[in-house]
Amino acid sequence: MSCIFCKIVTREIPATIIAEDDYCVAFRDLHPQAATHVLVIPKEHVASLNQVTDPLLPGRLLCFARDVAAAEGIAERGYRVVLNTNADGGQTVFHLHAHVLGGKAMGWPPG
Ligand code: DGP
Repeated sequence: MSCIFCKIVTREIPATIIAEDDYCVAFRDLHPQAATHVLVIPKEHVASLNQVTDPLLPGRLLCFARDVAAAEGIAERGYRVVLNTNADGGQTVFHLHAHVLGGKAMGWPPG
């Protein structure tokens, strides 16, 4: 498997992992776009939201992202959870991941 995020799950490549449970792993983004920028991924390889078949999976991912935001101390002020999907969505790594962004006020709409 050549997927870099799968290799982070198996510790074949290093990452700053901050949380893990039976289904998800959370680690700091290599190129942070905010004071807090964490990626939350399922351990199981799923290329994007378009390939999800088990509706429990995005629920677990989202709740894990919420718990990460709380642990990072950004839940009260607010944060953003983003799932970039395919080319127009800006997805560059094809292993489903939720960006958890916080620590600054963000604009809307996104670029
Ligand atoms: P996206 O554009 O939504 O596919 O976001 C992919 C993110 O993954 C991007 O913000 C940079 C991050 N990233 C890519 N490769 C690595 C890596 O090897 N380690 C870590 N920690 N983050 C990575």
